[in-house]
This record gives sequence, structure tokens and C-alpha cells, in this order.
Amino acid sequence: MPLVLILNGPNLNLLGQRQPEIYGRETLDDVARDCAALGAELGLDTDLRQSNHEGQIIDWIHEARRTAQGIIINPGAFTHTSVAILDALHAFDGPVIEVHISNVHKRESFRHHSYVSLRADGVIVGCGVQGYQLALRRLAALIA
Ligand code: DHK
Repeated sequence: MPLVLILNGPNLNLLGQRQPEIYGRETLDDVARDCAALGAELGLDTDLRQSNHEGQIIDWIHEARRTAQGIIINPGAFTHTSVAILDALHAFDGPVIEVHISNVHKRESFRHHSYVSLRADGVIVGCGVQGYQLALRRLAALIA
């Protein structure tokens, strides 16, 4: 089955504990489980990873060039700072969907700009952790 890599940036390991009024109570393990179940329905393998380190995320995007057919990425705060992650995504040929759990446009102005959006084929914002499932459905359509 085609593989979708689901990448998560800094502080998302604390999902469910950090600022639950913004990010909700579900954990990243819950997200991984729900994506695996939906992926099985859609005919996609999923591999969810999280790192607090920019270089690690870049290395995983490079790996995806050989192993994955699509990428879902929530780069966390690197969204707003990382030209390096943007450049790595430009080196990946498959579809990319960017996800933000919160509605970044209702928040501080520094969250309104995303480098990753310059590469993303779609952006899902403010749908809570359900955004990952929406992204997976979109990737299934793009990969088919
Ligand atoms: C997650 C973060 O950690 C923030 O730095 C971003 C994003 C928003 C989210 O909504 O998933 O600004």
C-alpha cells in the first residue's frame, strides 16, 4: 500500500497536555491510532513521527523521497520560521498537506505566515486533530 508520512514538529509530543483549550485533549498517540485506522480504510499505510529538532524533520523528509507517496506535516512553530523545511519539501515530489490543529489566523500575527504553505498542495487549519483525518482523505484522492 502507498505510504503517507505524518510529520509533527516541536512541542506536539505534549499534545493533550499543553494548552488543551487551544490544542484539545487528544494525544499524538490518539492521532496515530485514528490515522492508521482511516488509512486502512483508504488503502494507505501511515507512519506518524514527531521531533523537537528541525534537522530530524528535514532528514525524515529526505527519507520520504525514497519511501513515501505523500506527506502530512504539522511543523509546529517551525511553520513560521523554517526555510530549511520548505526547501526539503521542495525536494519531495509527492503531494504535501499542511495541518494546523488551531486556527492560526485567529491567533498572534507571527502565526499568520507559513513558509510551508509555499509548497503545500493543501492546508487544513483550525479543525482540531480531525485535520489529520481530513488531510489523509485528501491525500488518498491525490495519490489515487
Ligand atoms: C502548532 C504549534 O505548535 C504552533 O507553534 C503553531 C500549530 C500552530 C497548530 O495549530 O497545530 O503556531
